[in-house]
Amino acid sequence: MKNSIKLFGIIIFIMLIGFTITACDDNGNDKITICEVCEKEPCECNNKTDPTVTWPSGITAIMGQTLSDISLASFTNTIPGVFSWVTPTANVGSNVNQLGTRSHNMRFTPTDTSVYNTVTNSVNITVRLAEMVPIQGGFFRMGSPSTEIDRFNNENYRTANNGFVTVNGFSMGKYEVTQEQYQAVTGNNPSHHFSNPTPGEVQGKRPVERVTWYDAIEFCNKLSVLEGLEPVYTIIDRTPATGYPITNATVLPDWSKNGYRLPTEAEWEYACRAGTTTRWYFGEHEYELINYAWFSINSNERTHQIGLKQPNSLGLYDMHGNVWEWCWDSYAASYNNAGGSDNPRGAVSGDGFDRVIRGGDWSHQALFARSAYRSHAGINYRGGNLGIRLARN
Ligand SMILES: [Ca+2]
Repeated sequence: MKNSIKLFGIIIFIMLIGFTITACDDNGNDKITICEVCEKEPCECNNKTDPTVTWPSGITAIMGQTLSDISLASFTNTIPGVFSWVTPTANVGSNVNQLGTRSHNMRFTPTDTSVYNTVTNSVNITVRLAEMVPIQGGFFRMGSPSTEIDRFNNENYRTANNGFVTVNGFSMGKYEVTQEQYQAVTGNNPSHHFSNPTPGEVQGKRPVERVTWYDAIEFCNKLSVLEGLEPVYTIIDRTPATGYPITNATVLPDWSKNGYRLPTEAEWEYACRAGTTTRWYFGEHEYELINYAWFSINSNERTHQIGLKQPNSLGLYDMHGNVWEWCWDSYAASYNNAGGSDNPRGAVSGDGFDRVIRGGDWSHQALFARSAYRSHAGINYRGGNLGIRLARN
């Protein structure tokens, strides 16, 4: 009898060793690890480790996008799994205060959830106002050949370097600056076309206009500050001291800064041409321009929502038509007087001289929207057909 009790006790002992009980304490932590004898699945809280995760960095978003618009597919981790936003429906950057770098919670879900825990962490997203298109540096012939139809003499090639001009890499606004973007940065919308959009178009996405060159310059600086970039311009003696339009100032550029600026005339034409030598970036035929631009023939005498026409091969929209675009350069009637052949930045002149404007607009005919066409406007001029396109180093 005693022996059978002893044997029973030994059997129970062996069973206890063989079948340890998995359980969790009140905090969800392991009490007992997985049974080494039976090797059965652990319970949910049991025996998992946090995976080592390299969290994504360098994530950018455009104001108005949602988190779910930002693809995380390109980010991988040593331990297989997927990244996702913790709050995928929350807006990123729905107002100006959200420009710049902000943090959001991200989740990493390991593929093997029986071994690894799902973990969260906060990561940085840089929210930008506008989409910018990287433009590779290179050289091109600036201006038009003497054989081009409807050309003007101020488009004559430079005498130096057979007319070729070097442009360093930079980035260019994918679209003209819109009214809602300008308002978000300055609190002001000076546009003439401020209401009655064409049915189906979004009023806030029409280009801003009626901005002086100085207004455009200050807009660039304000945006740089909001996004945590270095302002390119030092603006002295702003007149008036506050409010718009700005009618006078001394503007000193620092081309080494990483903030927003106006494109130079050379950058503008280089980006517009995108390697083409034809009258427009799509070719020579005027009848095709209606597919690429809003101009006198199809605009119905108004601006239109940006991005509705076909872009050039770099993905830049409305380079032809819609609104003229301010360039940095002081205007000179000959390229020979416009800053050399290496990253030219316009004629050397004091403040107050006309600035170059490019691309044509809703009110002018096709020939004024040609890639090489050069116009200029008084530095204080404000027109319902003249707006802004951003550039950055
Ligand atoms: Ca334009």
